[in-house]
Amino acid sequence: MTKLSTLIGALASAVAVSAHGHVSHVIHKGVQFRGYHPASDPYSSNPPVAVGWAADQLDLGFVAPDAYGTPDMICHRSATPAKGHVRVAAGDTLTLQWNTWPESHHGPISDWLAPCNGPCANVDKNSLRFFKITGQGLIRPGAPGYYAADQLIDNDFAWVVKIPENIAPGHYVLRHEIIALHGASGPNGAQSYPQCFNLEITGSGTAKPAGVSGTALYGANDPGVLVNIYDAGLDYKVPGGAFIQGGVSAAPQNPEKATATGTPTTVGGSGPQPTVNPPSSTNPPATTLVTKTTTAPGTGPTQSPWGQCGGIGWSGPTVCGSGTRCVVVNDYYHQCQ
Ligand SMILES: [Cu+2]
Repeated sequence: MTKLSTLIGALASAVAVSAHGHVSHVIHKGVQFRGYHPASDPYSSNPPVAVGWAADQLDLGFVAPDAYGTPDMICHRSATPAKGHVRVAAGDTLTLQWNTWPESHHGPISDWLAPCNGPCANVDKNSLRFFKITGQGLIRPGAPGYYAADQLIDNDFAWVVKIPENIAPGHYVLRHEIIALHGASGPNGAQSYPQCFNLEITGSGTAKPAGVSGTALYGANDPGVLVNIYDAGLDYKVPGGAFIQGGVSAAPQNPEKATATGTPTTVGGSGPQPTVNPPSSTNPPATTLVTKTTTAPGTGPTQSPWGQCGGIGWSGPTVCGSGTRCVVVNDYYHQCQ
């Protein structure tokens, strides 16, 4: 067995650490709306309507700097619009609930909006022009320092976004992105993880900020992209320029927990408010589900500490019990720790 365990150890360390996470739900006023689940939805013949854009992201991978000028940078690889959207008021906050995020992947979190000029469900992503509403980078210096992505981990993988109060009402794509910088000291070493969501923003704002194409948000050699985060004296600059007037570097990070599951409003956008299914006695309240590190309601059995909870090809339990959480060891092995 020594040979076998040596082999497994070698495999584990040889695999590039590129398994990460995704936004499993968007939570608004206690109601959670389903994101796109990139490692499972492609296998479903009829996945639920989501508010998150679909992407070719089975490996939970990233967009590398040499692809920043391609359409893959807009909303992740080969992305297509979500069919559903969340209706929010300008000034509201949204909680973006990731399923997990690796501790080594320090970096900034930015959020952008782009108007669709009509419902976003069939929008041409190349026509979108994004303006930045939040951009949070280094929070405390160090080697490496404490970044927005570290704060997300400390908040059970949640990130709070505030929709600026001054934004004109309409349909928008929200582009949410973590850039992982653990390998960014060399060319093409940063890792961008964009994800998009469809929103309908209501209110009486009038701001229509100018934006840029998703293929021109920032450059591969920008100081916040090609950067050594293990330099304790680093004055980190979040890529992509300043956020708009009315934006903030980051909203107060007080994530919401969901108490109900909503059905996303679909194409057309003029219909009723999203349907809300309150928790029933036959289903555990969603609150307990979203505090766990893994995905969907009814995920089934719980893995014990130090057991496997995910990875490519894994079909066993993905929920960690006994106060542990699912940590990405590598693409093929996630462990309850
Ligand atoms: Cu990685």
